[in-house]
Amino acid sequence: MSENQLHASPAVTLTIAGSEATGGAGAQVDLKTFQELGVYGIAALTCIVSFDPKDSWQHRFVPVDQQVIADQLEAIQSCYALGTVKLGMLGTPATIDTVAAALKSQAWDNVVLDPVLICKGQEPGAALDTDQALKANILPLATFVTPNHFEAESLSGTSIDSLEDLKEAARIIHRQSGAVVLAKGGVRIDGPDAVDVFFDGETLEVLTAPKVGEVAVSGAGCTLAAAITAELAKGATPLEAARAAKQFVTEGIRNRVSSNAPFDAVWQGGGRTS
Ligand code: PXL
Repeated sequence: MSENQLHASPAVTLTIAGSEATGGAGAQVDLKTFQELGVYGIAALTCIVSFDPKDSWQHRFVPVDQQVIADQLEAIQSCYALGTVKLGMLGTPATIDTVAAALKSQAWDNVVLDPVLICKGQEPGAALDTDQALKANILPLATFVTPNHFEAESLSGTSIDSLEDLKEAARIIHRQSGAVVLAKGGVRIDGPDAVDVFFDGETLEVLTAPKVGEVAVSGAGCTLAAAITAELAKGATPLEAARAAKQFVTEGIRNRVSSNAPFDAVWQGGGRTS
């Protein structure tokens, strides 16, 4: 620490994610969450998503050139000794290979994978390839994985209609990956609460919060995974990180931002007391 520095340095925390231009998902959400939780956020962009208001707000998806992704990661990894990374939308098998190579070039304390499998507007064929590449090349590198309802069904190969199903899916995904799992039921499991299942191989804990409406909010998954990442970077245990993140995203949903798009966005500052 230099002499005139009054504060301890924040943990430098990387997200490798896509841009979603309206700020409701992706790297923008990750950086806002990191800042709110007191870690120094940096981002490598994998793709640019622009909703199309002329076509039911479908996603227009453009991958970033592979060399440009590799260049960003080279700059970042040369600049900082990183311990914690979050992976958001990667989007193509080629990007998955580029990112996997960069991840394997160093040791990590925490690799948090939000397994964003498909994005509306991507070709289903391309999405299937991406799903398979993610499972084969990225999931084995993850220390913590946060599938939503759909992703948990896809990763576990089960169908999830109840809390018991979600618990079983979390166990299966842990067995497959060795990672700590937070399987998110969100608004998709019937009942008054938004339930998520934490499983680390020993402890199974159901995290609940009263549902805020019955409609999913944009960016809730990104915010939750980013908050877990920030808490882990600050030294929390996985269970502490999951509990804190659930509270953080619940406050963000309660204080959400509405727009002309058909879905509200999480406000990452929703838990501020002043
Ligand atoms: O919420 C998943 C997600 C992640 N990353 C980007 C996105 C989306 C959904 O829109 O656009 C860049």
